Amino acid sequence: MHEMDKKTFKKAYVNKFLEMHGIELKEGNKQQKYDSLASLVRDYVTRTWLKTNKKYNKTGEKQVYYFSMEFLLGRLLGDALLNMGIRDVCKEALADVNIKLEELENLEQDQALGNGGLGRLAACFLDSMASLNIPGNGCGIRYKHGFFEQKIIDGKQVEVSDDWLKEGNVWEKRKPEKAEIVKFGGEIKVSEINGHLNFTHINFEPVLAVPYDTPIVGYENEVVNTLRLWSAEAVSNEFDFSSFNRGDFLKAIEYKNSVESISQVLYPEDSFYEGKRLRLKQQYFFVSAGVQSIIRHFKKHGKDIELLDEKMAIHINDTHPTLAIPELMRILLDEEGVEWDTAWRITTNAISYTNHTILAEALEKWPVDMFKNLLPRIYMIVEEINRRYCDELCVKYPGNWDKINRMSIIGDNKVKMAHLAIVGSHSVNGVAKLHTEMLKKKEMKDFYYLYPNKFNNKTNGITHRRWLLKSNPELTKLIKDTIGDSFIRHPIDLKNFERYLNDDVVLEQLGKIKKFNKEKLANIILNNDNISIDTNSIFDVQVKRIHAYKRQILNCLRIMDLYNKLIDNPGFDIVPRTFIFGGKAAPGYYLAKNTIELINNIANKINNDCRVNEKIKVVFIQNYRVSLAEQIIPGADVSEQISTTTKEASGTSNMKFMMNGAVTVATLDGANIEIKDEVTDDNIVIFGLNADEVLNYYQNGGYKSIDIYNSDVRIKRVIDDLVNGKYHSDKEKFRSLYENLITYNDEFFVLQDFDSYLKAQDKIDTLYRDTNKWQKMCGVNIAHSGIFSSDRTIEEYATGIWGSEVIYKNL
Ligand code: 26Q
Repeated sequence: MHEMDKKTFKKAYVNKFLEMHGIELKEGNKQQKYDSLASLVRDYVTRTWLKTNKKYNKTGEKQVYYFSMEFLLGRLLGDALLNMGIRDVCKEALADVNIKLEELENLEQDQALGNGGLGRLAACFLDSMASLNIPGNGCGIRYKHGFFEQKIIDGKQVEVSDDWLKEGNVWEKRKPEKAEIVKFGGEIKVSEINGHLNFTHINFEPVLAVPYDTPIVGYENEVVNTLRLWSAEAVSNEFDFSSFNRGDFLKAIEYKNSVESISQVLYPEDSFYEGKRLRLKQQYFFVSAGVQSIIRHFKKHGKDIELLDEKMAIHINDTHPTLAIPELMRILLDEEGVEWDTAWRITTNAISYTNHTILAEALEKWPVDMFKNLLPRIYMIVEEINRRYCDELCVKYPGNWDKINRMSIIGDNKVKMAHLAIVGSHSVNGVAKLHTEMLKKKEMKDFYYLYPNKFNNKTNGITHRRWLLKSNPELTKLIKDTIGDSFIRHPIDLKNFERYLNDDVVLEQLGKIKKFNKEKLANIILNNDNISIDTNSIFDVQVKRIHAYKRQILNCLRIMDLYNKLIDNPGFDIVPRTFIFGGKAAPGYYLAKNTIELINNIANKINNDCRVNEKIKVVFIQNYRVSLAEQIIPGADVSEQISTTTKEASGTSNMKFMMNGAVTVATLDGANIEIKDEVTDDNIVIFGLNADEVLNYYQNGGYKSIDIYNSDVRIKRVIDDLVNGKYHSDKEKFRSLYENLITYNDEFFVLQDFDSYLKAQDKIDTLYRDTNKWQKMCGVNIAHSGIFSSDRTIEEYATGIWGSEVIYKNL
């Protein structure tokens, strides 16, 4: 938006307010002020949105559809203002009428339709696609209830349902005229007409999929793309589905409830698969609606269906949307009358797949009976895909039944979604170098030998617009003042900042900005969690989902050890530290919940012990979410990335922290490896087992946590402290954590890495004392973070997988 000035904006805003609320601005409350600001900005966005859609229709550019069960967008107002290029104008205009823009921005409910990394990645990708002029669409589910709100009560996590739509959502546009029907259950009638088999679906349960579109604003480039989320509704009575329910009142209500449950709630489990029928229903629901609407749109422009794969690409975010493969086949075969081989060519050319995890417990394998029963026609198609594919395997590996069985799509009475995704797509990628190598050499080895060309790496990224420009305006200003603003469009240019790191004035500025952000964070912690912290202490932060493999427990044990040391030796000299945790546990994940309770009890004990609480404090910030992350990350000195090596596919918060000038303490896992390669060993602190050592233990055994427990008095003491009542009046409280580490032999090598982790933390202490050196390290991290912009990642997807034309019209 070019023509906007302060005066125009102010006038428009005052008018909008009056029009919406029928009172004068000064009489309105904050919520009303937010509502009218958001509506006004939405109106501006809508104009560009229309233009973009017109342009796409005219040019017929290849469209990318990013299919994902999760989109973790967070708040949209600030982002939209920033990307429209009117955030400053808006801020000044509001200041004129005594309104603080940030205050209004903070009223917006997070759109939390995702669990964590995978969902946030999808959101960053949408932002980058729009900003790089790529015709990219999101496709997902409009959950009525997003990721739950977390309250901490008596140290325990309590889940409160997320009711994000209760005040309405100005960003979405319901499009009832674009609804699709999705069919569940029933039977398939096969008939032969003119030598052609016909498949008719009868007695199915119809579900109306209604799309809600949200604009995705590109950065100052006059592009607004679309995120389309589907909501499940009962089909109206006029819909003729033969004998279905007609006239039966109770059945009709049952039907309505059953339908509406589909888009009711986001499953709050990440990295853990449970064969829930409703989850499968969710998956087919949005995938079927999405594919149908893509084809309807394509045909509206009168194009030859056999050219479909030239005009669109579908990307599936993990295996969750894998049913896009048989669904596209179904439409091509049954509705468009395309022959199998052609349909298969179109489908595999169109589809590409990203794997986000190697945790065995996260692999989706659906029971055949459930699958068949819910999706009878789709099952037939999957069977046929499997039959043809197994025929090929038989030719390739004659007589090797073991291998063929292992690699099959259907086997052991399960449909293996990862296998279907690999076979039915032309590209399979991991999300960081190590992760991709492990897919190729271990997890998906057989498939890599079969299809070596399908496999490729796309290291994750984050949008620097939200995670630097918007979340850290002070740092952004310093960078602009030194190296200019080319880094905004070319984040790799952040490298130029390194030249300024010998300038003491710049380093001092960096220090001041960090201090400022720490003060803001300290205030938030005081307000939200009622704990006051020392902004001269090191802010040492671990925020992410609570999970055994991410090893929050390792962090806990070293704090417990440090506490012991400070008590034993009151003169023990350390730089004061504040240990900050945040993150949600899956509601059914006992160990993770127990970990949260442990952190809170350690906090309680330490923060109330006047012998140490000048030196250390522990905080668990409740309800970690995107909007909180934006406030926490700029205030962090130390970024904890301490997963058991090989377990974290990539990690993305690691990138956000470095971009905001934190120093990382990390294992050589996921993208930490690439971060280290960027900043060199001097500017990151690495510890712990490497990948080969971990894999060797898993393969050959030989790890005995009890031996470490018995040989290291520090470890013995902190482990015993878990069950001796020190941190809870109920001695048994943390028994499960203890058992895991000792009785069950510590699957994630916490005790093994303990000593080297402590040394890493000692190193941080030493480094931090040399202020100049420390600030330089922070600066190097910022300067080398450009490569982790999702713009780089998306460019790689666009050119390497989707075949989109990448055009930089705004160069
Ligand atoms: C599957 C089946 C049934 C119910 C839930 C699920 C499910 C839901 C969410 C499985 C996995 C997830 C989320 C996984 C995830 O967030 N993975 C993370 O993806 C990031 C982006 O690539 C990586 O950076 C992280 O390393 C990875 O853990």
